[in-house]
Amino acid sequence: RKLSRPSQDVTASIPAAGSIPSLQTLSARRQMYERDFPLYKQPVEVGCFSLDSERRFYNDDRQLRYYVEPERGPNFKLSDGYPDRYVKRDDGVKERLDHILKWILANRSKLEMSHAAATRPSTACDLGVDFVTWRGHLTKLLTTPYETREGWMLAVTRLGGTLYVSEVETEAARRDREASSARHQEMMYWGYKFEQYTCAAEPRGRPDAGGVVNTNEAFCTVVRTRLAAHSLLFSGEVDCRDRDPEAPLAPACYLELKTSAEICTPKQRSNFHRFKLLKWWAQSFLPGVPRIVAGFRDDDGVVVSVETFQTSKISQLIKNEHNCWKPTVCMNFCSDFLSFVKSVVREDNPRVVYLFSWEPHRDVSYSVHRDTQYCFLPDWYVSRITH
Ligand code: 0WD
Ligand code: CA
Repeated sequence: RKLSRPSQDVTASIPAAGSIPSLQTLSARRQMYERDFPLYKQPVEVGCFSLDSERRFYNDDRQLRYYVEPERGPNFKLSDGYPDRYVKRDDGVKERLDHILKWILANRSKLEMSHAAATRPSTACDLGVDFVTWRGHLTKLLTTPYETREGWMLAVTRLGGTLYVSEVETEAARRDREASSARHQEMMYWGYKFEQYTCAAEPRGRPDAGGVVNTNEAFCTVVRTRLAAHSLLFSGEVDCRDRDPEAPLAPACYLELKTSAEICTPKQRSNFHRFKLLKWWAQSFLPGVPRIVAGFRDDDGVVVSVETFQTSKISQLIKNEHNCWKPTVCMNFCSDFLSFVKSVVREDNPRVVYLFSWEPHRDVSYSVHRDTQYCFLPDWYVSRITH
């Protein structure tokens, strides 16, 4: 059924050097995944880290910000400060899983302890998780059955029994990024400016709309959870938390901030439900972030309204849309993809990468690469984790 021989053109499109043709593929057709919702355990925060204005790693929450609810009829001009008060992260620098790996090394004893008690005796580099990845990579998997425009490539390496999953930028994505228009660049800034208007550095502080927007800065949560047969450890960037010290424990106190074009027509509303809410839901559902605050803006980047969405209510909200997305399809596809990865990635070797590729209207396929540019586990990690 789901596992089938690959079609010829998919296999042929994979880079040749040192690769072995794939033997199996996985379907991404939605109809295959319409079954009961799989087990998805409540995500538990096991730690966090911060990246400063120069992208330096800290094993703490120094970059965590606090949400300040906008006043009625806020006056947010999202283009303010562009481009003079903007420091943009260099997205040509590929960081792969490096920050997560630094976090793992710094918190290894804590991690090993948390699972050792409950499971089989552990060996030296046994983290007690099946998968390590970024939340953003899992979001892409969740939305795959509904994606019609952008494909993806995920590199997977097995080390000490754990499968590390790191995205590889596709040629199309690189072209889009490098050809990104001035208008698009400015619109990307709008999202970060909205964060600046709504977040304070201290629980009782005020937002500083006059400051510099620096996208090197980040606060990331690290969560542990389980999807069906797969234990997961992943990290995701979190915009801010509830400023009330009595708010529930992380991740329940976290908020995701978004900007989106204001909705003026039924067609725009339908598109918002069908496409944007799918991405928003998938991204926040994964780490258990319960609320999404959306700033709706006009074409000039002026915020016209602010609305809060409960992540758990989004799937209800969209049920009236014809042919709409279903959370169960997203989660079942992700679960089956992870099973597929487990069955394919057998060799435990940091120098071997299994590259999984998907393009819209195709099946997922893979190729194997030994000692190539796809290798992504750095020596500083491999040597410390295996000793
Ligand atoms: O190298 C890569 N392929 C990626 C690196 C892809 C995605 C993210 N990243 C980096 C980010 O810079 C950040 O440090 O990983 C960390 C975040 O990972 P994530 O939470 O797993 O990523 P995702 O859920 O896709 O994005 C969360 C937020 C975004 O919020 P919005 O509201 O736009 O979804 O991380 C930020 C952004 O604020 N973000 C980025 N910031 C700078 N450069 C980028 C990027 N390329 N991608 C996402
Ligand atoms: Ca955001």
